[in-house]
Amino acid sequence: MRPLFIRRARQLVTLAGGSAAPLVKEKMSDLHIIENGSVWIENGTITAVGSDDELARRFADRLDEADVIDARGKTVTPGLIDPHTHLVYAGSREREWTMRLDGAAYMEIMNAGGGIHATTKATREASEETLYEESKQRLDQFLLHGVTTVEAKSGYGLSLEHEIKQLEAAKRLHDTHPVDVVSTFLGAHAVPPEWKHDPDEYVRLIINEMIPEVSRRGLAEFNDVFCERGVFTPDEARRILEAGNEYGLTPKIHADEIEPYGGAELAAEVGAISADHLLRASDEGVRRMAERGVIGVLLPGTAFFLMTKAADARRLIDAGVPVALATDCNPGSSPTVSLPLVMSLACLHMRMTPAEAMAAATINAAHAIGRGHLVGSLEPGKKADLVMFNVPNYVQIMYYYGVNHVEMVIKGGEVVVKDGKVRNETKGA
Ligand code: IZC
Ligand code: ZN
Repeated sequence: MRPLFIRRARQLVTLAGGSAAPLVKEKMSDLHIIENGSVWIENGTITAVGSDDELARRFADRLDEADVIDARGKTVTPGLIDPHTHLVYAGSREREWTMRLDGAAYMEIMNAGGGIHATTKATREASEETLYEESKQRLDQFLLHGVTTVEAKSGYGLSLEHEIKQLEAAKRLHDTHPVDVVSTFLGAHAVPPEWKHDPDEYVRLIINEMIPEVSRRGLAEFNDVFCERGVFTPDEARRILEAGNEYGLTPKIHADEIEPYGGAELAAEVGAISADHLLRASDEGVRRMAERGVIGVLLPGTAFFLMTKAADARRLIDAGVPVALATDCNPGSSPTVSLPLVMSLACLHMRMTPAEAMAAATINAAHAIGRGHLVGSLEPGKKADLVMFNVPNYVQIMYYYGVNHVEMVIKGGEVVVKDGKVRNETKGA
């Protein structure tokens, strides 16, 4: 494999210095930008990052060997990382959206058998092949928007058989698609209709059968619970997350989205890697998250799409919680794949600065899925996942909102998006 030399980016946004731990407070604003910056890549790994002069000197006797990409006038960043998605599902729910536009509430629709239950029905009826194909379209779109790693949750199977089918589809996407897919088990997304008469039995099923089997098959790294009034209580969430811990599945939690419910506190208590949503998290919960280093994954696209006020990002950042951003891509509350749009919303609706939003969608997002040492910044030794945006500075990625500025994506040292098209669809080929 020839070395790849990306040269003279107007802004090379490196995010250097956050590999060991996520960035907090004012550190989230220091993007370590190199003007006229270049990157040398060998065998899929970044080997040098610096000014073009510096690297041209250092590799003077090897310039002929390398494939060169001219990044003049462009902004180059680490591949974006989406640490909270419900990528793998079948069907869509635009009818529910129009009901919500007419005034119906998200929870109301779910309690009437729609919402998550509707997608569960469609997902159960779909073959693994159909799930794979439908989700692959979305994964292509993620990549075209600059995302090179996504987390993907199960949670639309809600039985051992169908949860495993969903996780198998995610694994196959990871194995065959340029985007890396990191799996989370979310058996506790909703109580399925067949257990409605005995929700506690469903919790026991998750703990005694699903978690051990998912772990045995190596199909997930994380274990998540939708902890919300009317879904799973904090006590149920604690039991489920502790059970996962025993099987090596790191806890995550959908916390305090619709009501204050003790989710942030629970995240700190069980040592969750992240607590996500946090629109209604208590001050005490936020304080404990900061203390334990629990990452707050914020989802302003969801608040936007549910027409509610977004999370208070400033309160979290000021308290010292490391903040990450995610799309929450799902058919009910956030049917988008555009992490750059979510970054714009983070600025507009949560008063994050563009610098904080950039850190939150790269290095901090990587930490939220246990990948901070591998991706999320441009530093020697890291995987060569990069995006070239057709704008002269990173602020414009968000300022010109709702526009896809991605010109090129490099994944593991290979050009996988060029001229707005996914080029190489087979991993490692
Ligand atoms: O399908 O509605 N919030 N889970 C929790 C979701 C949204 C996904 C959905
Ligand atoms: Zn979610």
